[in-house]
Amino acid sequence: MVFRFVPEEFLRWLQSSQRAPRTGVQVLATIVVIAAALVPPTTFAAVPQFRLVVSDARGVAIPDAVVMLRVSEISGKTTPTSRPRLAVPATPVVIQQLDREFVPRITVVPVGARVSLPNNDAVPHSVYSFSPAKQFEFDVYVGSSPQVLMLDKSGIITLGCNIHDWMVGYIVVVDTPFAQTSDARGTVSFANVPEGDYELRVWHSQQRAGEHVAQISVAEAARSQAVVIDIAPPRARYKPPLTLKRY
Ligand SMILES: [Cu+2]
Repeated sequence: MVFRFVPEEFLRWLQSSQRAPRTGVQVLATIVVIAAALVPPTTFAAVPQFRLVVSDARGVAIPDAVVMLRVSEISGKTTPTSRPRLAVPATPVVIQQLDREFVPRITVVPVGARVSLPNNDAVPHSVYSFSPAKQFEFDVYVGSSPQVLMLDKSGIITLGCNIHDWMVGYIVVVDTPFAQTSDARGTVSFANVPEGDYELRVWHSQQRAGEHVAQISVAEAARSQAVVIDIAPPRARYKPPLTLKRY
């Protein structure tokens, strides 16, 4: 029902001689109820496009960084009260073992997502994770995915293969809908972010000192902000050619 307040009608209704006489308390209660209905609910304006650009201290753009905006519990300042819903994919998210690599190398999924790990190579793999967010170890034969993993805890899951040392992949399990991987220009862009304070987390596989955590204020007046993180150069890795033994 849409409530429309017409003062003249309200006064006429209050004064109506056809109604049973009302007590002062009843009239006051009616006025309080109507006044409450007239106060707009507290809403947070949303920033249509909120952009963050990740770089190192020299200003070099950093791609493949996972940027997360989480509702802040720490700040005393205005914070969006209604957490936006996480959209959990209806079907398992696929991370292939292909050309003796995890493809994609970095996968961002919400808490509650399921992940399958099909082996699309002609050689077997044996995948594992020792990460607290999800631990497992199983052999994956050609063309199959023996398990579908349910990811019920946020955090970083590092994937490895017991057979191929160089294989490494990451699943970033997030508890916020505002999570994205930075593009070649180090940029992420979130749509419709309610204004307020957030916890900003930035994870990169080559970070020297773990996840970058900071407080950040999202506002229309500051809809593009820079984030500086510290990463080490990529480690050299040896991937031997596929041998006749099909290793
Ligand atoms: Cu392997």
